[in-house]
Amino acid sequence: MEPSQEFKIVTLGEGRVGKTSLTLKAARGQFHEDERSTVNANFLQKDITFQGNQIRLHLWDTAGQERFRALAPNYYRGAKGAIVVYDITDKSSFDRVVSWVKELSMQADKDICIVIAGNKCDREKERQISKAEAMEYARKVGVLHFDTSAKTGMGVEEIFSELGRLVYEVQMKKNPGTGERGYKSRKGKKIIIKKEEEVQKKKDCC
Ligand SMILES: Nc1nc2c(ncn2[C@@H]2O[C@H](COP(=O)(O)OP(=O)(O)OP(=O)(O)O)[C@@H](O)[C@H]2O)c(=O)[nH]1
Ligand SMILES: [Mg+2]
Repeated sequence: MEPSQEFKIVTLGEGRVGKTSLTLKAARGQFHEDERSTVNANFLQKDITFQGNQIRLHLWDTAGQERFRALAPNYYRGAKGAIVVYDITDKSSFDRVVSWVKELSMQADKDICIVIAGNKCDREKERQISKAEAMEYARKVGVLHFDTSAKTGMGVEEIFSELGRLVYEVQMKKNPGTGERGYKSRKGKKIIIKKEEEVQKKKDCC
């Protein structure tokens, strides 16, 4: 079935927290113990169904390493959803979530939906951020928080489906019956994707 809506989603977070692993698990059902650090960004797609509508998520998985930090706005610009990821076994990665949420609130599209993933929940014994602290923060900033494990798959379908649903509802309220600006149905042009590919080409070649 052809998707009726397509939305740009971005993953953000410190290096090694599991952004690529989560998107890979969601899009292809794969997990690699030896996943390499992302360079610039990866692009994957995931389809979800909500209320009988086929929704295609265009997943831009950004690089968390500091040297790629300046590229992030190229990827969150135009995004309708963001998954901000931290590693529950690494306190500093949670501090980074706070700064990403702040940056997105100020710089990203006003109607962006943000969710937080506390990843690597299969390593519960090494947890450094209490669940209560993470949930309290998420409640305070008004976003949803999910416990995930890209390794076991725990919470992975849930976080992508829930984000897709949120984005769909926000966009349908904004543009009833049309789909959001820039990401039209498959019959229309994928304007934003084209721009992103150009941006990436530029980055790769210079
Ligand atoms: N145990 C466990 N390991 C994970 C999980 N998610 C990712 N990993 C491992 O953590 C390491 C980093 O994962 P990545 O997915 O590459 O992390 P990333 O956030 O994309 O990292 P950058 O691309 O550098 O920003 C890899 O060795 C993964 O196998 C998880 O849920 N549980
Ligand atoms: Mg990565």
